[in-house]
Parts: sequence; C-alpha cells; structure tokens
Amino acid sequence: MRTRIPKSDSRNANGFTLVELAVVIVIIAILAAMLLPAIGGVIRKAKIAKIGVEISLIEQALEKYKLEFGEFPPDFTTYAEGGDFPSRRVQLDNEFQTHMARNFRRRIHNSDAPVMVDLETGDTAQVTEPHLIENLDPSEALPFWLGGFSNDPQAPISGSGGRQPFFEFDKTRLMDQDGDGFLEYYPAGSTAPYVYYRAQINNSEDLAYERAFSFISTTDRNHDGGSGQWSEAVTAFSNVYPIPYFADRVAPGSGANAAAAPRTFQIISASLDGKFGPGNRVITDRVANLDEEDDLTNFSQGKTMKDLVQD
Ligand SMILES: [Ca+2]
Ligand SMILES: [Ca+2]
Ligand SMILES: [Ca+2]
Repeated sequence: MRTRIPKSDSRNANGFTLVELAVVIVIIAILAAMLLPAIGGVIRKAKIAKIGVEISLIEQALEKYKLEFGEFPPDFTTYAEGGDFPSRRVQLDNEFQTHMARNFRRRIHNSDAPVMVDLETGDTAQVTEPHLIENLDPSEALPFWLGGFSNDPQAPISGSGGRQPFFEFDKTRLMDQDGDGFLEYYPAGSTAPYVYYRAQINNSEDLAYERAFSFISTTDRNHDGGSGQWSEAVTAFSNVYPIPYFADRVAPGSGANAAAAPRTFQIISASLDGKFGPGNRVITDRVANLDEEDDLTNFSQGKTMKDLVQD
C-alpha cells in the first residue's frame, strides 16, 4: 500500500504518478469514446423534441385562428391550371380575397395588398404587381397568417400597428430562402422551413389534401414531373415542398390513399437533416428508407416518422 508522498521528495513519485495519470487518461478516453455518441444522440433527441414542441405550439395557434375566423387560413396551394382551373394567380387571389372579405367587412381590398420585406435592408413594399401574389407558398403561409392583423379595419394586411400575433415567431428563424419578400419559418437547426397544408372540405365532401398534391406535382421547379422524384439540385435556390403524409405512413395498414389529418391540416418539418422524407423524394414506397426519416408533423405527437412507424 502506498503512503502519501511528501512534495519535497518527488524522485520516485513523478514516475509513479505519471503512470497513474496515464492510466486515468486512458480510462477517461475509453469512457469518452463510449459516451460521446450517446451524448450526441441525447443532444439530437433534445433538438428533435424541441421542434416537436414548437409544432404543437403552431398547431395551437392555428386552432386559435380557427376559433376567431371560423376556418384555418389558406395554405397558398392551388390546383394545376387548365381544364376547370384558372391560372394560379386567379385561384390564389380568389381564395385570399374571399377569406379576407369574410372576416374583415370594412377592408378595402384594392389597397390592402400583401407586404413584401427585404431582410437585408428592412425595406417593405406592397404587392403592386398582381402576379407577385403567386410567390406565396405553403412554407410562407404560417408567418403570413399567424403574424396577426393590423387593427386598421380598412387595411388589416398592410396597415401598421395593433398586431396581435397568433404565434410568437423567433425572428432569428424567419428567413426568405427563395428571395421573394415573403418570409418562411425554420425549425431550430434545420435548413428546410415548416410547411403547412390545409385540408379541403367542399360541400361537406372531404377532399383532404387533393389540392396540395396537385400543387406539388405541377410545381415544376421542384419536381421533374417524369420519374416522380424530387430534383435535389433545385433546393439551392428554391423552396422544396413535401407531399402531404398518408395515413398509412403514420399507422401502417390504415387504408391505401387516405391522408393523415384528413379534416384539419398538416404541419410538416424536415427536421434536422433538412430533407423531407427519404432524401427529398416523392414517397412511393411508404415504408422504405425509414432511417432517413427524422421528419416531424403535427399528427405524429412529437415523434419522428421513423419512431412512429416502429412503435
Ligand atoms: Ca415563395
Ligand atoms: Ca420567401
Ligand atoms: Ca428529414
């Protein structure tokens, strides 16, 4: 058994304590090597959980919006043009004006146009060219509607002052990836914005996300249209939209083409990898490549798609 070594006599002590020190360092290194991945996993899980919490807060904000206005806000999807459907601009404008007129009777619709913001200069400008409204998309719908309305009854959209937001956005995560002056909202740690799709219910007929499917399948800047696969190259300069989730993605075997959350809305987060679903691709085989699916939605109760399907 060793005894305490006086500080003045370090001739033997140095050698001995160095060996001890080396052993301790090796043990710490082994422990660290064992623990670091676990710690990394815990941090990752915590980040994902945080996104799950934020999604449920956005969900509550949308419910609050519906309580006040009787319907969930438009998601800026449109049917493909042609046949029975006019241009995207006309469809968007019709729905936008109808939603506003229903809720703001004194609104002057000619002058109360959406406002675009330049994040670099802070400048704002109203949409004066009618076609610019086409730039509004399902990733911009949440900041657009949940930011609240001005208390100017004639200009609830463009008026200043009195705004009561339905949701408190973290301003550092409001960005404009496609540079059109309309902001998207990004989960902490993700390069892909939250996307919002509203279920369509028409004359009591449940159309679910038919229009969202139409929108993404015809948004050719995001979709190659032929092979049914997302083009990952375009993500650098344009927003990418996921397809709405099917019910059997959430609960396997629950019906071939039924949509998840059929009568409300889907909030979809690509989560930490910044990619929607398996590698940003249209999901044809709905249970393939689950390893890539850290995606979170409002109907997955804070779980990733992978965890949800595995449970
Ligand atoms: Ca846009
Ligand atoms: Ca934008
Ligand atoms: Ca993902």
